[in-house]
Amino acid sequence: MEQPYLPQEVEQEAQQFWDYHQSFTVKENLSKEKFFCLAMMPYPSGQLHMGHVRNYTIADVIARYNRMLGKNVMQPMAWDAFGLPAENAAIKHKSHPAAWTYNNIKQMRKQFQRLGFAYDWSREIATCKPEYYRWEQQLFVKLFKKGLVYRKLSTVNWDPVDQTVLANEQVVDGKGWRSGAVVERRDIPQWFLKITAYADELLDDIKKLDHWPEQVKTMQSNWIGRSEGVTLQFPFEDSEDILETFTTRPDTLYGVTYLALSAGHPLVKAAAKDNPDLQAFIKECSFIQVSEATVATMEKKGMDTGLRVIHPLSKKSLPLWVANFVLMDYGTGAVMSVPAHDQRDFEFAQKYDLPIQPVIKDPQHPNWDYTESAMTSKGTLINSNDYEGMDFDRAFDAITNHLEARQQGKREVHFRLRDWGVSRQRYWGAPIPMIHCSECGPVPVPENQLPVVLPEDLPYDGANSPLKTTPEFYQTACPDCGQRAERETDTFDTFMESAWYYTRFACRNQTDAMLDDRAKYWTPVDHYIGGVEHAILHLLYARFIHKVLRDEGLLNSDEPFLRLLTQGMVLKDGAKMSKSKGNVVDPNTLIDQYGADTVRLFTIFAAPPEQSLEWSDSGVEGSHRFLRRLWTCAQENTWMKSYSQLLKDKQAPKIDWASVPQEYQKSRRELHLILQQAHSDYDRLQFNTVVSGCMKILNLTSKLNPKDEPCYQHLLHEGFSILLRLLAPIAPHITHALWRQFEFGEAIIDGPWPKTNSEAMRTSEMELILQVNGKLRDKISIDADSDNECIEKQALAQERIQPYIENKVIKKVIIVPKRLVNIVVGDK
Ligand code: ANZ
Ligand code: ZN
Repeated sequence: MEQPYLPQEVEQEAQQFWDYHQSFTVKENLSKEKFFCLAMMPYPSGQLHMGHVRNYTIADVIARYNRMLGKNVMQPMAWDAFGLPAENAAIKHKSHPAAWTYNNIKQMRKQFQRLGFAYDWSREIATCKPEYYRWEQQLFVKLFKKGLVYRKLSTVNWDPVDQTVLANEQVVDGKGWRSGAVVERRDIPQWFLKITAYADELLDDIKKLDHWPEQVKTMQSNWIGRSEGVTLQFPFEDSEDILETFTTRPDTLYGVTYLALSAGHPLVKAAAKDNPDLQAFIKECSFIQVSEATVATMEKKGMDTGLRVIHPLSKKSLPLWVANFVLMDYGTGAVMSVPAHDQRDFEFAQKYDLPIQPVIKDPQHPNWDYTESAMTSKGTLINSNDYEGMDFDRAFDAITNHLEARQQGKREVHFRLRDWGVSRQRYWGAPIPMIHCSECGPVPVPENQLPVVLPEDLPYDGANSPLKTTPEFYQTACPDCGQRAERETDTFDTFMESAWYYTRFACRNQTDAMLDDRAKYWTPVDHYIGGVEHAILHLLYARFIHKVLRDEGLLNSDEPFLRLLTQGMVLKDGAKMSKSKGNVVDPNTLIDQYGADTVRLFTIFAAPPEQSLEWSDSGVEGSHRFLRRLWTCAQENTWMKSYSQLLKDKQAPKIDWASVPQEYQKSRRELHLILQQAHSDYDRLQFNTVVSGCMKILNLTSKLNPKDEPCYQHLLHEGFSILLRLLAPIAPHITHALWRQFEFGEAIIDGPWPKTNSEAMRTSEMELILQVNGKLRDKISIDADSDNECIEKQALAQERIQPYIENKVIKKVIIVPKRLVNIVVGDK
């Protein structure tokens, strides 16, 4: 009797099996190679979308595959549970961030379980729990004591109506999202982590990341932005003061036609004292949030300060401007402008009619017209006095040495990377464990008083953080002098939680310390999977904290993630699936309709992991049909179960493969070639072609003919046992069920991974002698089944006979079957 394919039953049964056997609960095991597989933890928004399904399926395939290879695989799950969306949702649904978050976690956990992900749930982490963030607080205190934490004024978005700080996302067109009031900028004291102390190492170690996408490495190194340059001094014309500028192009010094200051530069503030126009301009600049990306494209604006400085070499007098494209917190906040060779300087000079002086010649750009555009490439110096004719390197050294000798210049390395501001003026986050005492200043909360627990039940209306208005929270005593003091009411940036969570999985149940030796066993993460939107900050912060934890003696590696996979997007009709576009496909409905295996199979089959996946309803149908065919084909061959028994008892008939009909030899060869290919596809992360391989095997086995040969059973059985294992990481439930039903072995999750049989793969090749006009010139090896046309083609293509047939007419080709090929040529 045939059993129909009922995915819901099959999947529930498999999940119960794993659950009952605690299949994915792992321990340290020194006899096996460990493999830590992790997908970036999700934000518990409550709603699983196809992007999640894809991301976590890819990770699960990697985890399950490595387990079948015999490794000790840990794959855990965590929830990035703090953050702004919970606050917003709480207001919207008139609930509480904590209630909303915990409820969402419950929902999403259920959905993940339905998808059959091989997680060790005993290690589950929710970052909003004090048992988790207490260690983060402890680390912060340690770093404070080490001098890696400091406090400084920093600008925030201030809503003057709600009297609250806004996150960048809460500023819409320069206005507060709730009040609609024009947002002001305010400087308030905030906590910083000294990531810049690790800038060099963070940059150097990118070299070690052999298995990261090049693109991500480039983004990391641009973000760190190491620049070797020179700080040069320009004396003021009318005073003893000196203006310092940072440049990476001292070779262009003779091309400087003006200098430009940031609006925030102290000299500008001074110059604006009796200059209302300048004051207005400064104000205008301070409202623009200048990110570096916008600097390149925004309209260049500026004003002449009226001050003048002296060129250090030519001694010419140069004007000093204020310009909106000069950043205050890079270099010295001042630039020497070379409009001929820098695009920003060029646009500015054009706009304000400042002179342009070319000083570099580049043979690559012979027709360059300096009144049209800047030529930014390096070249040979012109119009540069003593330095005429030098190339970049020589000019760099000569000019810099000259000025250094006169103490007008200094070689310096600057980083674009800024220290990490971790203070957020929000409620739903981990409290920063500091106490402000009017006598002693900021004092860390003593370690034995940690954690500083976030009260989860404070009334919350979406405006100010209730921590700031709840005396029970903020009133405390100074740990140093015992006087009344106030707790810090800011909370951590949620990137703090995600910067170290992967380490905590190793010892999730450790209550006495952040980490223990198990962290050294499990870290680094062997394969990390996530969205490219985290390619900069999250990964950089995690790399930083990893090095910090290593320096604390808690970890013994330099980098957190050995291998990184950034999965592509899920698109529908060419656009990103998103709620706002209304093109969302709900995974739950799909699982109800087709089962988890179909959903998993479709997301894997539709595209290689790193490329975007175009949604297709017919693709889902197709995946489902394949699974049904697999199931049916298996049920039509229930004898496979007794054949498994025969094999186990070594009672199966011995087969002499060399003497079975060609058809069988060919099929078996193909089977093993597919297996070999699938193995390499798994290693190359081309899972979609593994699925094609599985489909080929199914076609192959169902076409086997004739069915009365003794090797038929063997081959079909072998084909199934390979197919099921290749497919198991992708569609784990159906393969689990069939594997057990036909008693191929114990649980399929433990493999073993099938091995290719080299004998089966051997081709029946024949060797042919290759002659030209009857003389032996070469030998060729060729598939025994080849026809004459094919033999002739290959013979003529042999490299070693080319000299004999070039410029000749081929009169005929004689083929003596299984022996030789004779090419008869004559002169043209
Ligand atoms: C003269 C010059 C000539 C420059 C030239 C470039 C090309 P990187 O390489 O990214 O470090 N710069 C310096 N401080 C700045 C600031 N606070 N805001 C905006 N721009 C600033 O960039 C270094 C270059 O950026 C410096 O070299 C300076 O312009 C500019 F043909 O000096 B350069
Ligand atoms: Zn005190």
